[in-house]
Amino acid sequence: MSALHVIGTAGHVDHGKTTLIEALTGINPDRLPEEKARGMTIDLGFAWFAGENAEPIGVIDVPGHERFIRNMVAGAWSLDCALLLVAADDGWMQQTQDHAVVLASLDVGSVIVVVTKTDAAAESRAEDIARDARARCAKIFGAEPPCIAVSALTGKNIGALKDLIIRTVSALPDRSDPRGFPFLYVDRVFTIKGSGLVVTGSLRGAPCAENDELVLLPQRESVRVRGMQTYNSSVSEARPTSRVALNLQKTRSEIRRGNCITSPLAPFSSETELIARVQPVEGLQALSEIRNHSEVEVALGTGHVIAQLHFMGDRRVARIQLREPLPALWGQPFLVIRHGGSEILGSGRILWFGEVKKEERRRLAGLLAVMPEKPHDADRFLLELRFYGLARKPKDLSVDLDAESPVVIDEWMFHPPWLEKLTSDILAIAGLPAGVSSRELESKLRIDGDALKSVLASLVARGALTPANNLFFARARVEKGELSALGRRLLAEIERAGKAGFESTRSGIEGAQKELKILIRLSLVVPLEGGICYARPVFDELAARVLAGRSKAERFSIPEAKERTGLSRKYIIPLLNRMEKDGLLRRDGDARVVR
Ligand SMILES: Nc1nc2c(ncn2[C@@H]2O[C@H](COP(=O)(O)OP(=O)(O)OP(=O)(O)O)[C@@H](O)[C@H]2O)c(=O)[nH]1
Ligand SMILES: [Mg+2]
Repeated sequence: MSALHVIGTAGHVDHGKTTLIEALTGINPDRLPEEKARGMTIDLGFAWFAGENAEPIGVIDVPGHERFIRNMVAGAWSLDCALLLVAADDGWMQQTQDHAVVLASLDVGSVIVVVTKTDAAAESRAEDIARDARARCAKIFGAEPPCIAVSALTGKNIGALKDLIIRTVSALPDRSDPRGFPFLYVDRVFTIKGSGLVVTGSLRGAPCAENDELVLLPQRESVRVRGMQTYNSSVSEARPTSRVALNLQKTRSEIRRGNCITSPLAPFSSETELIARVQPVEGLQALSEIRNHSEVEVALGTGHVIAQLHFMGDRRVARIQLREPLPALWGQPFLVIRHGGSEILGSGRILWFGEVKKEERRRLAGLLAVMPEKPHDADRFLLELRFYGLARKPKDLSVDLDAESPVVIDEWMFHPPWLEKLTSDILAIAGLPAGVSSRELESKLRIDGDALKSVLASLVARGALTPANNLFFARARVEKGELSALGRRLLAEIERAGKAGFESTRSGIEGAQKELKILIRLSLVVPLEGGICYARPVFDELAARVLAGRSKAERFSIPEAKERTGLSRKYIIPLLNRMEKDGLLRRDGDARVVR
């Protein structure tokens, strides 16, 4: 089934938006008594008309007065197409500019310029204004929009406008995703006697059906759709994008404009801290005037929240601390409005949810600054891969990974330098005589348990780790037969040296250093200071003797250790230092303490 559409108005105060909608649809969208009395739109209004195949096209009317800019933004988030009105007697004005910028910032790419009130101006003036409006739109939207001259008063071209709207929305790419999730930002909340609470909004994403179990954000409360209407008819299912009224079992105080209703599985976040790209908007340079750490308002979906803006790096990205959580999707655009004022300061796009440690912020800001202007899920995947070093393999691999060439292990992808460091850390820890459990590794290395499991399994498969009794040992059980002849000879000499140790510098065997390195890496030989080497079993036995019967935190002296091992001072100090390095002991003055 093809998608439905919702369009909306935009434009300067009194340029004829509400009147045009009434001429198009027969519905006067001004519903508040104050609006009717003052002849001025204050809040969002709604109407609809039958489009192609009698399918309804929803219409959202917005206020033009600058004081109500937040309401205008609340109407713009869901639009498939916007009618940007310019009165033929007035021309392009401040709010025409502001509204155009809002539409472009919120990714409403489809715009029709409607020059209206043509009955009130000379034809040549209307033509000049149309040309000017198209040129300005080309700058703001990147392409010249279609344009039509109408009069709501005389009815001139109203039918042609309707046709143009129908043609335009029919040609739009389908934004809905039947396998995706439904979502709407609440724009009205009211109660109806007998039915209870009703919320309205523009449904996007996927269809929504009666009895669907949804979630209300940011409250994270589950809600069930008891009944549903679209365009004044009760329906059991609604398709995106359409205006819907949902009957919910809630009270009025529990839900308000700005809340989001979606599937519990939808990837919405409701954070109070995020990082976003922020940029000045066309024709306004206000963002550059914002003092760092100052308060602004963030308008997103149908909501707006006071926020503190902390610029990062070269000011292309900012950390934003919101006074209240805002339900949002990654990559979602928003507007920055002057706190308590009506001036649009800039636009933004969410690139990161949640807090980031202070010492990590600079690195993250660098990665975020180079994200594409309109990032996709694939860009998010790459970002996480670069920042965390690992990321869960995406379901569909439409990501261009050539530049990263990540290492794939099971369900995970790893950034190669990061995996290398992780592997050497794991082998170092698992190289201790006591081995290590995966739980210990997980907390020491602060890595996702599932990803760690995959890495450990691959190390075991490669023979770098040996599992035993729920522990991992980096003592490679290398068959001695796999060593080179020289390696075997060297190992035999070291084993023969026993407690006396083998002094690598004095071996006199050519090529011994390289072989020794391999023996050490295979954990067959333990190097001590001063070039002394012990065969692993000898070292383990000496270490065991030092520790035998001692409990944690117990102190002992060097002479005691000497006596237990029978080692001279030349050997005992390097042995104890090695044990200290391996985390078995710590030093306390002349004494040693069991860890
Ligand atoms: N002559 C003439 N007047 C019009 C036309 N369309 C609207 N008007 C008049 O212009 C005034 C403002 O019209 P509205 O439709 O309320 O304008 P608006 O853009 O909705 O205003 P806000 O919602 O306050 O921003 C009203 O007095 C209308 O009667 C038109 O095509 N020709
Ligand atoms: Mg109006």
